Amino acid sequence: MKKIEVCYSPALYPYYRNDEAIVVVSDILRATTAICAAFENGVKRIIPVAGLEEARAWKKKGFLVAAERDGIILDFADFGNSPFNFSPERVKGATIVYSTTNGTQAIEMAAQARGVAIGAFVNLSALAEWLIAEDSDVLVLCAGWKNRYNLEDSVFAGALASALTGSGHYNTSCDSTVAAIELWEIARKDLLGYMEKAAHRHRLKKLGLDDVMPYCNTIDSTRVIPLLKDRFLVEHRDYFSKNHKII
Ligand code: 3SL
Repeated sequence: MKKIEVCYSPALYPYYRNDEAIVVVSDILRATTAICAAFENGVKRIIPVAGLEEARAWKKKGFLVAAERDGIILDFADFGNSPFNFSPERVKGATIVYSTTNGTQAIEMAAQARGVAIGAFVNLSALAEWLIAEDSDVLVLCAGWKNRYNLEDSVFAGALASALTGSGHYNTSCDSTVAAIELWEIARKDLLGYMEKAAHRHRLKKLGLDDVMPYCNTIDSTRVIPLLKDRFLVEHRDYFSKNHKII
């Protein structure tokens, strides 16, 4: 039996850190959903960077850069953080440097773990099945908002924890995981409607960037599982799942 835990904020990460676990980083609005969209649309690899100076330096070297702070695209970047920015025409076969307000900081923070996977509602089942097959402890790291708790990442953590504990291969003695599962049980009845309560949903609305809400709250639109290998995010795609047969 493996264990699953949920860390609700990067600020709490030192208290949950378990380098033997696979860390699933979640930033539903919008970074981890956008990363899944990029791989679904054929990106070759993504270089996540926490700092803007580093992102600028990659840009000077000629790389394609996606970067935002507080939702707003930075002046030196080629595009921002909407999953719709990562269209096949733009990303197919490309290497993209990526820096976001919270998501890429969380990825960098987890880099010493045994494995780092990118989680979102869009790849929920594929990710859960892959984790079960990996037979490893799991720590869900919610990117949150500037170290504060957020609803959308916590609901996702509950959905993943529910899938893993429901499989019979995982258990938990972690109160934050129990709370996340209970939150998921409330939210799952109308996920998109529930997300009206999320503060970041309203930040995005003020900026006119909330067209992503249905996309980010769609479950299982892709089988891609982005994984951190050395310093690159690359794609693992579960072609052979019982739920997704390739004929
Ligand atoms: O926090 C992040 O990393 C971003 O996803 C925030 S935003 O959706 O681009 O505002």
